[in-house]
Order: sequence, then structure tokens, then C-alpha cells
Amino acid sequence: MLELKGKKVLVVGLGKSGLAAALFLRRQGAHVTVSDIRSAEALAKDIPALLDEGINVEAGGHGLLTFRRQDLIVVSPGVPLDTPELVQARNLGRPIIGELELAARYLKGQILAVTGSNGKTTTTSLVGEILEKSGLRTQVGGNIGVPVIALIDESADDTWNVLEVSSFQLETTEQFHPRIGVILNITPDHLDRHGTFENYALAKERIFLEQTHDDYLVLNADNAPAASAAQRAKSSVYWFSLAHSVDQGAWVENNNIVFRSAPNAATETVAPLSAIPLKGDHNIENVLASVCAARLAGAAIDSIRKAVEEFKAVEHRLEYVATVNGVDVYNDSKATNVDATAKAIAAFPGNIHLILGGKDKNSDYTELNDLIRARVKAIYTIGSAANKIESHLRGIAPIHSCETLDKAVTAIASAAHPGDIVLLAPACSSFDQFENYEQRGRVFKQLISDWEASRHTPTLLERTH
Ligand code: UMA
Repeated sequence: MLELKGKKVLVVGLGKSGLAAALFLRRQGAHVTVSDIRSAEALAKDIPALLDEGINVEAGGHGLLTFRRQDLIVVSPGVPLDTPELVQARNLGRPIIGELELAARYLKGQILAVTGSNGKTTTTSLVGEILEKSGLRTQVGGNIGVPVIALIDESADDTWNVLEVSSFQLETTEQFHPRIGVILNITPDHLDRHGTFENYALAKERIFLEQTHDDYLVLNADNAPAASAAQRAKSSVYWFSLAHSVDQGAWVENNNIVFRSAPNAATETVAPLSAIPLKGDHNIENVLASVCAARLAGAAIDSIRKAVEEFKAVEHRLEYVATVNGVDVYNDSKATNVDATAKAIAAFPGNIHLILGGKDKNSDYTELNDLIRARVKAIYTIGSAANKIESHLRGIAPIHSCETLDKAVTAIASAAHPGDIVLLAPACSSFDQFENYEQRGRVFKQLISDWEASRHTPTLLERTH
């Protein structure tokens, strides 16, 4: 634990994490200041509660002086570490940690942490449900949307804290030490923030940096960057694979998910593939990882089977929305990078109307060429990345420049035929046109429901009856 009483602590960023961190630090007796680049008007909803607690607020920008005067700086995940004020504070020797590190020092019980470029939220939710069904005291939080600090009060010595952790959160860890760590996959993402793929992978690898021989690390045997972590980890490595059996871990055998706890232990059958309600091979990988991690945490096979069979797609992750005029619509707004979009396209055999675009993250969209050529009928571009996407994908499939999501849905509504698939899997973040990917997904679902309603407008004859 940190000695916080009487210490001057700066919280950088007043989103979900910053708000939770500031209030927590104040409760520990620290003198807290929050600094955010947004204006006081934009932060109006939160400022009164902070002032009431005696927390200072610096809005409309970060002040160099504010950063100099602190004993500790707690950074929100979305704040880049090369922000000039942070660089200066680091040069002055001020300790800088993230909300995850702060929270983990106070969390009671054990941590099961899940990272990866894609599949984190689905896996974290599924592990949480399995552990709960097994009767273990469980809490779920982290990048999934609940700051880890918010889990502290309810945590007890026998709690499993199941945390989704992002590269942004891991970048600022020091002692973060999960009992079970999971790396689902490492594929290019957030290169605008981390600069290079190597830096991004290194941030992900911080998940096992503090692990010891007594801990477990679950790795994807089919993803080379994730698998290579085994060479550097001190913990006991368990594998999952879609392609082949593994010494210890989870894989698919005769269309069943199976698990083996040690190279010479008996193989346990968990559930048939046909019982998994989620779409796409990438979701089978998420199930394999969840089975492996949950089994290591002590979940019973029966509980795992039940949870897997009852698990529904998480909102905005290849979520089935509706069937309109025989056209199936899926919302994968959380597909915010090229790899996630590739996985979403691969989940359908063909006839896809694909909505792409948003804020570019220095991505290479040509990686989608083969899948698009084979499975996509037409592309509908939106947002500030549209020009780049169009230049990367020209000639691969017909492209409609739609600028906005509503124009894209209107265009699709007149182009799609029964049997087609509509897929929002934009390969970009949402921040150019939306608050976040959740809002983008909700707007999309509303537009689809408007399309559906427009097909069912009662005729004059129906209205008179
Ligand atoms: N800000 C500054 N200075 C800066 C940059 C931002 O003051 O230089 C301010 C913004 O004005 C804003 C605040 O920082 O007021 C936002 O902080 P934040 O971006 O850290 O957002 P939070 O609301 O705290 O949400 C964060 C995670 N966001 C990011 O990592 C970008 C959420 O993950 C997470 O759910 C939440 O903490 C709780 O843990 C979202 C996300 O997009 C879902 N994650 C990325 C992803 O999944 O790809 C990593």
C-alpha cells in the first residue's frame, strides 16, 4: 500500500478512472488535484462533487506548475505518457502510476487479468460468469468499463478480481501482479499511442513481469507474439489452441472443448462446440482461454459448461441486432482495429455489406484485402479515416463514401438483398464522430431499428382497422 495521508497527489484526466481515483485518494487523506484538458463547461457534471470533497480542479489544460508540485501523479489510461507535463514531472523524479497500479495495491483477494488486442471483454465477462457459477466470490472490472478502484471496497481475501487490462493501463504498472494472467493475442493496435508494434507488445507483456513460479500465464499457442512471451515469463505457462492439442491447457478435440491440467493428466471434456452460442472462430479462442483460466482458478467442469452454454455475445462485440427483410445485421462497434475487423468478416461466409471508418490509428487496411475480396459485397466508409481506407482498398470491392453512419445505413437499406449480412466492424476508433465505441454501436442499433420500423409503417388500410 502507498502512504497517501497528507500527500499531494495529482490525478491526470477526469474520465471514469480519474473520477474514481480522485475520490478514493481523497478518502485516504491525500491532498488531491485533478487536471484535465477539457473545459470547465465540459466537466461541469463532475466538478461540484469534487469541490465538495475538497478536491482541486484544473480544467482547460495541464499546467506545468501543477505537475511539478506533486508527491505522486496518477494518470488515466487515455492520457499519453509523452504528454509534455508528464515528461517534465518524470524528469524531476515525480512518481507516476496509473489507476490500475494504484487500485491493485489496495485490492484484496486474487487477480485474474486478461489482456490482448481482441477478445478481452468477451473473455473477461465469460471468466467472471464461470467463476460466479462455480460459487467463487467474483468481481469483474477494468478496461471493460468499471475502474478497478471501484472494486476495492467490495473485495475480500477470498475474492477473485477478474480484470480486463489494456496496454494503456499496463504501461504504468510497477508491482501489478496477477495470480493468473491471460494474453489472448497481440496484433497491431494503438500504434498512434505506442509508436511501434514492439512497444505495444512490451506494454502487454507487463502483465506477467511481476509474476513468480507460483503464478499462471495463459497464452495463445496460435499467435506468435503472444506465444513468445513463454520464453520470458517466470510463471507456469498454460496454452490454448484452435489448431492442435497442447501439453497443458485447452484445445479442440473431436469438436469438443477439452482441458488438461498437466502433460500426463487425463483430458477433461468441457463442452461440445455446437453448444457455444457465440459466432466466429475468434470466439472459440475466447472460450478456450476462459476455460483454461477459470479451471486454473478452481472452477468446476460442470459450472464451466453451464456458463459457456448460456453465455450471450457482449454488447457491441459481433452482437446480433436484427433481421430486416431477410438481411441479418451485426454490430461489432468494438472492432476498433484491423485484426478485429478481419475476425468479424471471417465469421460470415459472404454477401457482407461492411461499414468501415472512424478515427485512424496508423493502421494498414490492405491487410483486409483477401477477406474483403472473398466475402464482402460492398464497403461503406464513414469518418475521418475514409480517404485512407478508400485508397488502401480501391478495386477490391465497390466502395460507397457515406461520411456518416446514418448515410451508410440508408445506402445499405436500398442495396441489401435477403440473405445478405450487414456488418458494422469499422477497424477504427470512434472518437472523430462519437463519444466512444459504445455510443457508435447504440446509434447504429437505433438506425437499424428505424430502418426496421420504416418497413413496417402501417398502410392507410391497416390504420383504419
Ligand atoms: N485527457 C487529459 N489529457 C490528455 C488526454 C485525455 O486530460 O492528454 C482527459 C480527457 O479530456 C478525458 C479523460 O482524460 O476527460 C479521459 O480519460 P480516459 O481516456 O482514460 O477515459 P476513462 O473514462 O477514464 O476510461 C478509461 C479507459 N479509456 C481508455 O483507455 C481510452 C476505458 O477503456 C475504461 O473502460 C475505463 O478507463 C475504466 O477502466 C475504454 C477504451 O477505449 C473502453 N479502452 C481502449 C480499448 O479498449 O481499446 C484501451
